[in-house]
Amino acid sequence: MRVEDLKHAKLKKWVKDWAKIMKPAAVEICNGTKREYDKMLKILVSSGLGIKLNDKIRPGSYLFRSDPSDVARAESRTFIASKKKVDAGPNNNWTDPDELKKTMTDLFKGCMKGRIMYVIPFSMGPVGSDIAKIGVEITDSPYVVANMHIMTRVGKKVLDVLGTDGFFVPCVHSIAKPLAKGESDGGKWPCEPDVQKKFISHFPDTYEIWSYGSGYGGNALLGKKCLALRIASVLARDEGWLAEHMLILKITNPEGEVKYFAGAFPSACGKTNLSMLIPTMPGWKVQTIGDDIAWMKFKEDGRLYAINPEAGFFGVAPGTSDNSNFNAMKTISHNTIFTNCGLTVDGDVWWEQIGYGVPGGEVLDWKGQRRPAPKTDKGVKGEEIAHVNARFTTPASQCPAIAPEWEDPNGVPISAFMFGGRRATTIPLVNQSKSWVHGVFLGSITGSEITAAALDIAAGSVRRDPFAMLPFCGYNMGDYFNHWIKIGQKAAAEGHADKLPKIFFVNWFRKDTFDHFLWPGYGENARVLAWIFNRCNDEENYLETAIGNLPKPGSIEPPEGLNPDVMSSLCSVDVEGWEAEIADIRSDYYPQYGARLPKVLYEELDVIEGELAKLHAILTGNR
Ligand code: OXD
Ligand code: MN
Repeated sequence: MRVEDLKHAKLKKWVKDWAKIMKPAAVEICNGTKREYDKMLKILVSSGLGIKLNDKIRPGSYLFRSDPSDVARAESRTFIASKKKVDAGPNNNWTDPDELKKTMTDLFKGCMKGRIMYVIPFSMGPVGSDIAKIGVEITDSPYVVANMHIMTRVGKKVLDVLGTDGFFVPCVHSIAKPLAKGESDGGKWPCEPDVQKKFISHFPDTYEIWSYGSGYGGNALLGKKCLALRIASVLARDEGWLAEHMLILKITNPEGEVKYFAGAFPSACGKTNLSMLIPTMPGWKVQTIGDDIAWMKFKEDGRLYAINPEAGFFGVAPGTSDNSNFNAMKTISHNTIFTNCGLTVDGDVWWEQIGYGVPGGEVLDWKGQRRPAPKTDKGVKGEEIAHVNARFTTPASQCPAIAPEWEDPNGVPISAFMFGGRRATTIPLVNQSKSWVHGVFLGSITGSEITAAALDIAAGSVRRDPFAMLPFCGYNMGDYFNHWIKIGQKAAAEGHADKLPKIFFVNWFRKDTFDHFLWPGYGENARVLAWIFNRCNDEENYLETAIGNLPKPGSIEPPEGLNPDVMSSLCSVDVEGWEAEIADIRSDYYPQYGARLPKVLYEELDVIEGELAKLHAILTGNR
């Protein structure tokens, strides 16, 4: 399809205007076909960027190695350029939108010389769903086109839904590496290697995305974090829905009853694993709707319906094994794009904690350097063979655990929200909020503890990642909390408060004083999911405490070998821990949001503090 054939006048003008600025050798409108996908990979292999893996071991799969400057989301170069600084909030890098557009327009001038400009019409969510949104990305990277094919729905059907005047989010992307006549990439990942010259910019007032200089992941696949979270969170605020960094899972109990849960966990807490979990308890079943993002709208029955806006998984490879995530391993056994993994002599990929050592005598690491083949999958910190953020891009439809309704345009009704982080102390295995506002409070205090070894911060201090949205909320986090509060108020005003999802806080990561995990995690987490499931059916399986509703003794059957004392300490109130938690929230955490922090959250803090003081007095006999 040619630009001239585009029926949407605004889209046609937008493409032409950018082509004038970027000066590509040609413009191609993507049609989303398998033929187009194969063509992109052919281009990438012939320019030396992609390596075809051994078809006998991993059919239809490829490995890419990115530039060492371009291996992860560039948070310090990610901007929320709202008109007013206060609207971006302390959670974002703000810069003036007019100035930013001027700077970037200068950078974009001639940036696609010698390359093809691909125009990718894509739908986030099943095409035509009333919860889905359309984006159009222009890019000079065939790697981006191929990845977008997997991660979103691309092509003519999207243009059909867009019609002549439909709404789309314009997404501008360039890797910033024009080619001179006769020049080719010659196997070198093209990007702007100076991190300070990369820009991942969002204009929330006009719902636009401009990205320059990076070809990797969330910086370049603009449907994912940029559109489906940062811009979508702003659209959700403006239109009264929810765009969240949440997995969506389907759970079926032994009686065949089905419920759907959505869960927000900071990066590196095992979200993909949880969404594909294989329960250890007989009769229970977990299936996947999504592993990273949920878009949710209230429907006429008063319930909140969720879709997974993505069509694939962009997962972290290291740590993925048959043990940690059997279903993911099956999903990526074919038709998968790998980036920054090791390459074995057999022509397969390898990474740390894959479950086995490297076959053969040597291996190429993620930089393409020859290394002795490790006999085990343990790995050495700082000398990894796969980059710690090495990724797979794989179609969700290949996942053996995918639920048949994962593409239902109506979405699935959510019964429970789960929040959680890596907390070695204080936070119980599972805790149900006593009210919607209390649930918003729990979401707001989500975070993970930082070890002194990881960062130059005192061990045990908590890096808050509210709702796991800190890097992904496109506006002031105080206003975002308020949006959540308002969602609850609106449901109550419409007489649907009882239909709101129930809210839970879970923690798989408690440790003993020897730094050992107390809870086995993985498939055993289904025991907690089962407790939540029963709570959603109003089973009397809880005790009301100062911090929320905790499991009644005996209501979660402990995993084999778990000491009953450990189980009860995982499910009880650590009064002193919580007193320290409350003090931290009150003095160090909440004040950064100033007047934008909803007052009801401070009131929630007062109530919990009062309850804890009573408990403290009882425990110390000092009434
Ligand atoms: C992701 C992340 O890549 O949350 O999904 O960092
Ligand atoms: Mn994520």
